[in-house]
Amino acid sequence: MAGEPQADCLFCKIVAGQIPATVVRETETTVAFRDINPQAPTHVLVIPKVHYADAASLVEAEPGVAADILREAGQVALDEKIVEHGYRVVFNTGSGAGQTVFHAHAHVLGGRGLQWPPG
Ligand code: IU
Repeated sequence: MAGEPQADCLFCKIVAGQIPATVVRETETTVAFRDINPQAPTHVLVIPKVHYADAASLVEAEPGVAADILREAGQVALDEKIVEHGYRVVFNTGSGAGQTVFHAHAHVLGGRGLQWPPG
């Protein structure tokens, strides 16, 4: 059923506590944890506890939870003190854009200069 945990989803396993992650924030609807392969001094992923393959599917089905992700991304930036110098919130969507885990997630990146356009 839409939104239900998927047995083969790594991020559902992190939500369930079955795979370790360095969790920095948690709410009723979201978990934020450090990326295992950080691309910047701060690289935190914010994920919904419900399972949707990408951000577009999430916002279509549960717009309130999608808003929670964005609010938490902002809170991570405050906690990590990366607001002043700027930070980026990225939803890779589709394998052609670099999405490798098909459970919606926001990357929060900061703590160094960030180039535009991204690679
Ligand atoms: P992507 O946008 O789907 O490529 O992002 C997936 C991210 O999940 C990627 O940056 C991985 O390093 C990260 N990650 C993680 O932090 N912990 C894990 O157990 C796994 C992937 I699998």
